[in-house]
Amino acid sequence: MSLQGEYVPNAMGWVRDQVEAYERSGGKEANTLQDTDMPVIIVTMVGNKSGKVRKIALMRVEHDGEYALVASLGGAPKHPVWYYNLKANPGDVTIQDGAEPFPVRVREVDGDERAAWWERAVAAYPPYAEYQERTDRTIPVFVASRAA
Ligand code: F42
Repeated sequence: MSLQGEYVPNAMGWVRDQVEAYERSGGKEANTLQDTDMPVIIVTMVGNKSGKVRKIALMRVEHDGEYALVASLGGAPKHPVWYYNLKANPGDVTIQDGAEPFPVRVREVDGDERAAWWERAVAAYPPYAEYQERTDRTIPVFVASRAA
């Protein structure tokens, strides 16, 4: 399953390369964060301004078939712009975690639900805790559930 529309590669070359190597290999290559054994997923979405198809890599945080999508951007002061794509088009998203992408619906979580997912995220990728220390913004967490 893939989203229709013109794909515009990510402005960050290393992300574009990871996305394309992951997809080309059906998830057999480029499936961990560079120089680590920590798994990543590929998230495809629709640009909230351009309507174009955008793709990013994120750390894999999975629990009972759902995924957390953590808008950390290394603890930068501002959200990554993909945050606004997911807010605008929560139903136009696919996740690839292995050979084939599948449709998901995403929702931003808060309160206890966010706390539970944040714990899972930090367990999967400990640097998330440092990133939150680095910034006053509360790092947004989306939960992606498989769409019907
Ligand atoms: N980023 C994270 O935030 N969290 C992670 O866990 C994470 C893990 C990760 C693992 C591997 C890897 O290779 C990268 C990883 N990244 C992670 C980086 C992630 O893949 C993104 O590159 C990063 O979060 C930055 O995302 P971004 O959407 O801010 O990218 C910018 C640089 C970008 O692509 N800008 C485009 C541009 O042309 O400048 C525009 C992209 C876009 O979506 N435009 C929208 C549109 O309508 O088309 C408009 C957006 C708007 O509202 O302005």
